[in-house]
Amino acid sequence: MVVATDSIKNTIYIKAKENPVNPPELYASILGQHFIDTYAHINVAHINVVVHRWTRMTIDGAPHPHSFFRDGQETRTVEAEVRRDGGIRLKSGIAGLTVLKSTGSAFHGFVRDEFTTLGETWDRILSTDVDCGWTWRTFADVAAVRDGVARFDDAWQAARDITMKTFAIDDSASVQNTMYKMCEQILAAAPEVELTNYSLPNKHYFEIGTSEHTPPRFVATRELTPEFFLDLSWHGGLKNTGKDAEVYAPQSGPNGLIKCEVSRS
Ligand code: AZA
Repeated sequence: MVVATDSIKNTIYIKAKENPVNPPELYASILGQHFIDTYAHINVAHINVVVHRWTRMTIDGAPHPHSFFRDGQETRTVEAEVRRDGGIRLKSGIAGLTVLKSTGSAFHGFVRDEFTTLGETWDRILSTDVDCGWTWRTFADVAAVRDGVARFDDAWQAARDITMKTFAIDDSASVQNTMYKMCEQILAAAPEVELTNYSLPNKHYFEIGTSEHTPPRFVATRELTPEFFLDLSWHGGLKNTGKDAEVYAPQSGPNGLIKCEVSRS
């Protein structure tokens, strides 16, 4: 009963040769349907497609005919579930889009209790690796995926634009609030999408040293060594805290991984 991974690998190649691979949602559906049609004992096919960025080089002001570069680690992703009894479920997404804003982000007024050590901040660096997804209503079959196939590139472009624009212009009250705004806009832009989700690690960058403007964060999880509280003033009175902060240090984990899922109903 076992379909060898060798056969599966070759099927992936041959179906890529025989069919369009763009948009990846259509290719994933065709591939999944093939396994259901070919093997009577297989009821569900799960397909994952990852598209990497290859951007055409501009050389002497003109697009080069055959040279490309890896334009960041961001990927476009598709998860397809093709069921013998229940049509095609597609989840599209973006992963590994690293972003940072140097101001326009705050986090204060959150619940404070006996478990809280975090200081409030009205102005911080905000950085994350965007992982977001949008899940489509179920498609009856491959023909339904193919019909209006432009929806997939349109939704990917809209999700990417919404993510970047909202990240840039939102005066962020929290990661949670900003990601919720992104989800709502994706649902509005893509009527056939039922559910959107984000998963955002909080990648902290802190001033080197502390002052009353920047209370120590996570003190309970750090050793309170003199070095930890050392700013750069020991070196000829260098000022690098508060309004003078210019040199920041990326913080290693553990940092928050903040997730949300927003559905239409
Ligand atoms: N949300 C934020 O935006 N920033 C944070 C959090 C949080 O839940 N926790 N620490 N820093």
